[in-house]
Amino acid sequence: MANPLYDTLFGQHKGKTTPFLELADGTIISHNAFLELAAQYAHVFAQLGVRPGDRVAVQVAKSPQALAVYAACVQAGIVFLPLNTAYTADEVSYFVENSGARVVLCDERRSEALAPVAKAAGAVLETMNTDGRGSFATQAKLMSPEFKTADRSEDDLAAFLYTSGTTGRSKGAMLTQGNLLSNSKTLANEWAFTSDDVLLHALPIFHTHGLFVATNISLLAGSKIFFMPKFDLDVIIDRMPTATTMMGVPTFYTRLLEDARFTKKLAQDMRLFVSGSAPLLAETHVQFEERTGHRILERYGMTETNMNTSNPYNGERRAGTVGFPLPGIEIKITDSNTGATLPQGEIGEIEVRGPNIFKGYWQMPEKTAEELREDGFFITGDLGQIDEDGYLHIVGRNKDLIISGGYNIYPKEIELLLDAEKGVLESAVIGVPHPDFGETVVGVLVAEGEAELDLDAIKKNIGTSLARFKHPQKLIVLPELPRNTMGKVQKKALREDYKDLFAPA
Ligand code: MLC
Ligand code: AMP
Repeated sequence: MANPLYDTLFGQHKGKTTPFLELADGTIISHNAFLELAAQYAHVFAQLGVRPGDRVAVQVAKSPQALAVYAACVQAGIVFLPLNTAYTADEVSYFVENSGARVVLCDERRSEALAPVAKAAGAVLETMNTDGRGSFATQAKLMSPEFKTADRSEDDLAAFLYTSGTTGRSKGAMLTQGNLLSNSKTLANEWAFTSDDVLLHALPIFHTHGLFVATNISLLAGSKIFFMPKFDLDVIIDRMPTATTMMGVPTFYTRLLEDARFTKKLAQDMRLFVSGSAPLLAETHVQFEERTGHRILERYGMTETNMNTSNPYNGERRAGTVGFPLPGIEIKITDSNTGATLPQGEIGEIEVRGPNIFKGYWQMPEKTAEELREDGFFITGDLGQIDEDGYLHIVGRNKDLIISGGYNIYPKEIELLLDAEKGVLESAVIGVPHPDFGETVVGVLVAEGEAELDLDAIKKNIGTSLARFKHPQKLIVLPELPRNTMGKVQKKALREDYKDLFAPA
């Protein structure tokens, strides 16, 4: 028996003292030391009664220990459920209850806020800090560094990643071992990762990009990761001459371009810059090449699907496109109403099929059926067009979604909170262009009758239950919302009206 994901990504490094993670203070954690830590964590989970197939919700700061919790879950056959550290207790509460998590693992500073959440859901609360303190880490120190890997198959679940929906309720995307494994093998091969690579890792590890794409590929190829707690321009600039690759959201690249220290010379030993999670402006692609001689490789993915398409490693990386379907993955462009495949060149819904596609939304068969066709095609909600050379262009979204600095924000979730505020008749939340984050959140409100809206109070109230990155950067009051003849709010008109709100002066 075996555990394909563990054996392939982690187990292959057993006993090896090769460097896996390098930290800013010079600490190097070898592959084997990392595996031993993960094994100790797996023991703690077992002692807590967590069994293969159970879920563990993890809201901890990015650290080698946090990554080892992921490895521990894979080894013990536990479903790993990472959560954005910016989520409030209200937000976490939904994920814990919905997933039926057995354990909630958080930073000690969060334990007071999350203890009632765990209790209400019947979960055990454990703590783990980046400095090595906390109940979980303390128990782990007493454990054996050897753990008998749980038997799993490629069809077994490895992780739940929650992704919000247009109704405002988040859905747990069930990802199998096979989903993750097939994608990491494909990407490591397509992007030519080897054990000579050093990856600048500044992405969070609670999302697909930083967790699966960046980490899994590096593990598979045996590459070293320069592991940063978060995006820090100074550290990236300092470390770039010692690295070979970087993965980031477009904000990483626009911030680099704004810094005069980022020169051709600084990037001369890099072999690959990957961008994704949000649209990279063609202009950024061009400026980047002019500055460094490198063409950013843009790819397209989703929580539910891992990576779907990529510009070529060898071959033309075309600005403003997300490249070709990855090997083994099919893409088609369909009519949003009928589902019929459209002729090449027409704009329609992007659908995708392959071994990367998730198993469905946890305990939401209707939602799953709406988006995942019986023949295996997943309806992405993105609008695209395939050009005459086969490159996919993402031209818009068929879903009401804002992507700010690579984080997805669903307007409905914020509208529900705004609508519940005193004096608010209705609201529309839109994304408008932002020079740093690509898009940012703006709330448009209509008051009830003659009510005077206290915008500061409203901002404060909704802020207590919403992660900060979702907070509207501006609230605007209008006498009424623009609607079409069917009565539907015209967000497009609002986006047009406020498109220059954050334009650089
Ligand atoms: C931080 N803030 C944001 C924000 N990130 N606001 C809007 N959008 C964001 N993305 C706010 C904070 O709440 C805080 O507000 C202020 O900005 C400063 O916080 P910070 O932590 O210092 O910000 P910074 O480090 O500069 O973070 C920006 C960032 C980060 C772009 C580096 O957001 C980031 O790493 N994004 C990557 C997201 C990602 O990994 N996405 C992949 C999803 S997977 P205040 O008010 O407190 O000052 C996926 C699939 C795929 O989409 O295809 O990959
Ligand atoms: P998430 O739900 O966080 O996984 O976000 C997935 C969404 O991010 C996709 O459906 C796209 O809308 C968007 N996305 C990811 N990569 C790109 C890209 N390269 N260009 C444009 N949009 C992207």
